[in-house]
Amino acid sequence: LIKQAAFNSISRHKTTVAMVDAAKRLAARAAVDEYVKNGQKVGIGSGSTIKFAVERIAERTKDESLNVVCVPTSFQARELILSSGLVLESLDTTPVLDVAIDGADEVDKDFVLIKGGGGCLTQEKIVAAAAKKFIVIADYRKDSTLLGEQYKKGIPVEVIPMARVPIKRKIESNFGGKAELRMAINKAGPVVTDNGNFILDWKFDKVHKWSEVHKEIKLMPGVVETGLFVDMTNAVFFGLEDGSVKTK
Ligand code: ABF
Repeated sequence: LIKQAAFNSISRHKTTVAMVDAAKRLAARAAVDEYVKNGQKVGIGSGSTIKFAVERIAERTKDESLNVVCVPTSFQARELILSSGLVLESLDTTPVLDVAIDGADEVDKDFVLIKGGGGCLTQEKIVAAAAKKFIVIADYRKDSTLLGEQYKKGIPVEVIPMARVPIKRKIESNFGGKAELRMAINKAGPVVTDNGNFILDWKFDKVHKWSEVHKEIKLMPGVVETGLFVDMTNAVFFGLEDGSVKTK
């Protein structure tokens, strides 16, 4: 009986992972097909959903001779671009992008995003800001009315390592909640970003005016960037459980 229960739970888990992956793939492919055009300069986000977008860009490069150059938002994105045989550029050579595509941890009804669950928020925001259009791709679990409904790990804030304690204290005393230093999975030390910084995950305890909160946190000395993306997004593609795609 115990073995059967364990088997059932593993197979339920596998089904969920497969469904979520299918939803990510749907959203990614729909976004690439609508927004990526020949000759464009394209920002490539980080995370697991973007893999499917890069897969589709690579497929179209082969099948339709699509010709684009890609600018990454992280080491992971850089490796993905290279391993998919796409052309890698940087903001040094390509400072204006036609479109940037990226995942998100949560999207609220006003298109405010939480990003940075994967730790790449700063480069993601730089690339998104360099793009004429910023398109988000996500599975159905990321769609929410108010931030915090779906994503429980808080808002990531990238900080200069020596400033982490004062910033933690200021965030907690100004806005409430808890700002926790993100630790590596083995707990041996803090997560270090691609930029050599630390991340505080701010678990807020109420809904705020996100644009104001973002500005205030950003002004704290030592804050590099917040994972709040406000007024940056042009469209969001959600892959749904029923195999359709919802756009916001
Ligand atoms: C990045 O990937 C992040 O900003 C966000 O944390 C994450 C989304 O992850 P996934 O695509 O794996 O769900 O874009």
